[in-house]
Amino acid sequence: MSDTSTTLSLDALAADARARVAACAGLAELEALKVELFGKKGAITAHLKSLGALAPDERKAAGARINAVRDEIGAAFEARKAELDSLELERKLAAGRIDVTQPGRGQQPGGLHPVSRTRRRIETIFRNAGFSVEEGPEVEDDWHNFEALNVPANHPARAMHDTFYFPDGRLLRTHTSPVQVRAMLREKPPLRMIMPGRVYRCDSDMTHTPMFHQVEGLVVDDGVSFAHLKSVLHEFVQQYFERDLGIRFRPSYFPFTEPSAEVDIECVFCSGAGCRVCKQTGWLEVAGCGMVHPNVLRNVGIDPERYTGYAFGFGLERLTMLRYSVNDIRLYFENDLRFLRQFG
Ligand code: 2NL
Repeated sequence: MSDTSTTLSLDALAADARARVAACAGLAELEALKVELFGKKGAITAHLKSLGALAPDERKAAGARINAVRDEIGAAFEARKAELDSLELERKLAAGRIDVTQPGRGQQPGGLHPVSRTRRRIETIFRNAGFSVEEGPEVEDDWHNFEALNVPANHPARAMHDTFYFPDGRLLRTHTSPVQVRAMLREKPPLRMIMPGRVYRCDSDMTHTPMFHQVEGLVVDDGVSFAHLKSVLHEFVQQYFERDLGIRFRPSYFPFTEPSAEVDIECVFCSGAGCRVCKQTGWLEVAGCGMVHPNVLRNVGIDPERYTGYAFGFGLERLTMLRYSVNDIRLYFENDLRFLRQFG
């Protein structure tokens, strides 16, 4: 049955198989070669089948030789497979390799918004002077925001164009004063407190945003005077700007204080010499203040014959702008990182 013209001699077959196994570059190629040699129609299988045609006395020796070649080539397959397996593993490991010695991407440190920095600075200055820091609701009712503060029903500040109203008549507080009203209803004198927080007014241009931050202060006690008010504000300005800046009071009007005053500081840009920012006056307006109106004290159950008080209010954005020389309030609310990163 053996067809010696198409079947290589066993020695030649063994040599050829050894060379081809060694030359296999991949597992698929090795598998195909295995079929070619050991499969049903494989060359080694053909040799085994040819044994049947031999005389019985030749068959034993020939069979032993074929088996030896089959075992040897089989072992060569296993060895090559182990090599290719380990090469494949190396390749996979190399592809998924992480260099743990590479430096990390680093962290972008966060920072406080400039208005928050100013708020904290102001809180620290007043806490050191014995004031407490109070907070209250941003959604208020008419009584706490206006009525208790002696703002009459026909006052321009109550018109729709200034105040954000809810359909049920409640409103977004237009100042932090209602926090003070609530504090005075809750506690009896002596009172010394500041109220920082968000306030809302229907107003938007170069110098106004519909939401801004205010800090108001209130002191109510025996014998509290206008002179106390002026000295506290002067001391505050020294500490806030870390400079010896003068202040002055100009007569003004607020429904909730009498007398009332606007507070100017010496211009932080020209130190009073006169410049574009202070419009050549040498002064910048930073706050409003006054003695708490007797009607306000009465409205919260404090006897105006026994106690007096002063109050003041300033805008946090404005104080921040003066400290950092920012000229457009809207920059504080755009959240452009290039702007915010400048406040280290
Ligand atoms: C301003 C003016 C001011 C007050 C706020 C106040 C609060 C109570 C009683 C009396 Cl409970 N007054 N606050 C007084 C005067 C001025 O703010 O121009 N702020 C930016």
